[in-house]
Amino acid sequence: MAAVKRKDWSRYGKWFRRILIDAGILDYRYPIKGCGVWLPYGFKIRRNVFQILRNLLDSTGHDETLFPLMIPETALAKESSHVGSFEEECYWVTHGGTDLLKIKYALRPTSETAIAPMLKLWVRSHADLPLKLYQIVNIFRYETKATRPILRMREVSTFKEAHTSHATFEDAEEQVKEAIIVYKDFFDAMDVPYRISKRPEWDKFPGALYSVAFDMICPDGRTLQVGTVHNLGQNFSKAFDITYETEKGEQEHIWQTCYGISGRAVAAVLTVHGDDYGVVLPPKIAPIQAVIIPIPYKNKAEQINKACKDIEIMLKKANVQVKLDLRADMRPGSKFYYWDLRGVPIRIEIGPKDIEQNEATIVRRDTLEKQTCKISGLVKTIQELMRTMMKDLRLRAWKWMDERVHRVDNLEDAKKLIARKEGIVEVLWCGNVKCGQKLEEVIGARVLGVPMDIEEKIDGNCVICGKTAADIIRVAIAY
Ligand code: P5A
Ligand code: ZN
Repeated sequence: MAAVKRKDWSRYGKWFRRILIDAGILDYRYPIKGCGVWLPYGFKIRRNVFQILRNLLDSTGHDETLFPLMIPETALAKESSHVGSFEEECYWVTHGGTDLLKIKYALRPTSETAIAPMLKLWVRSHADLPLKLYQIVNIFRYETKATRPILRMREVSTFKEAHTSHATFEDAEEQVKEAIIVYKDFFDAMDVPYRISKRPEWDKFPGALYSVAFDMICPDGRTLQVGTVHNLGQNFSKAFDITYETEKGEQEHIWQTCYGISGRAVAAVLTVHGDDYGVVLPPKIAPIQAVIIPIPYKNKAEQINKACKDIEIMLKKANVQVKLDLRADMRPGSKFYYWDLRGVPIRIEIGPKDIEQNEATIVRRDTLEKQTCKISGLVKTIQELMRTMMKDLRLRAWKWMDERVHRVDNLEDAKKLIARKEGIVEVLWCGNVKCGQKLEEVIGARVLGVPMDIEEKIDGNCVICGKTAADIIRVAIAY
């Protein structure tokens, strides 16, 4: 592992693939392109990550549901811009056994059109609204861009999609705001830094009025979209004729939003905190928070193992997720390497000297700093160390990202920064679609959109046409 320097532009992809296999997270060698297997350790990380999201959704009045995987072509085709974009991206079920199906079924690429026909049955009056549903399922997209493990799968095996229905446009707008707060809380809980941008017209979700996206920056300077929130307006409710009775007794189409987060959120944590030695996990999502490793010594082995077992019991009682590594066929050095690669936040070493002094040696994974502490104070020290680690991880990650978001006032500087893979570049823009698209062409990068996370008076001119600017616009090379 040590040889893979991930900060290097060309190496991040390699680093990422390698840790997925070496740290036991995801095996991408499944015999269908774009499909992978979550391995036991990776599955545990994934579960912890999505539990945070589940808790946030549950506590904000969302109800978890489960819809069928297959969507009849007739339903998928109802909203024209939606089908226009997803038709080519669907896997289609055409046969049942050897019978050709009269109507083919899509494997859901997302579930708006699976949910809509049911909403039509369920929503009757204003008293049924708002209705906030979500599910965590697999989706299928026949991606034509290069597939990448977790980042761009054809079977996205972990996909959280929320779908909400409202009586008014204003309520849907409020829901978009709530969804953005939920996603902020989610990424903050994992210390993953982001920028929030309103995607341009030409890059919004098919069927949406507008889309808001969370982007992170990878070590190679490219951005990764890690979550999106869409205001769907009445596009789907009109296509499916989903109406409710207002207080005045009139029939009105519902207003909808949807928002999604995929396994990319797991990739985000691994990417943001990882280093040359492998994964670094924030204690909150680490399946194992502390590993105890005995350092055997001649005739003291039994005594050392006993001390380790006592510490294991003590930490378990204090609700620390602890693992005692007693493997006899492995040297301590190899165990250090093994657990460092897997990102266990804290390592506790117990050797002959430690027992004599009633002490333990503690190493934190993020900085690899060593300290000793009395065994009597171990629980407290470890709990404090985990808190410190989370704070330090957050500060370091945000500082790293902030240094890679650049504001420039001319095209030349923007071009240079993009060519050097320096992250996100912000320039001024008149708001005209043509200028936005020209900007993409001229500097060879994608428009991420207008910042939703900064408020600032715009004063200056569009970098493309020179007219008075209306907005800041972000560009980057995106995954
Ligand atoms: C919102 C939820 C939707 O599908 N419908 C339901 C809306 N939005 S989206 O932007 O198309 O997808 C949501 C997020 O899923 C991630 N994602 C992927 N992850 C891995 N592999 C893929 N092939 C893939 N496609 C999309 C992105 O993070 C996206 O923002
Ligand atoms: Zn312009």
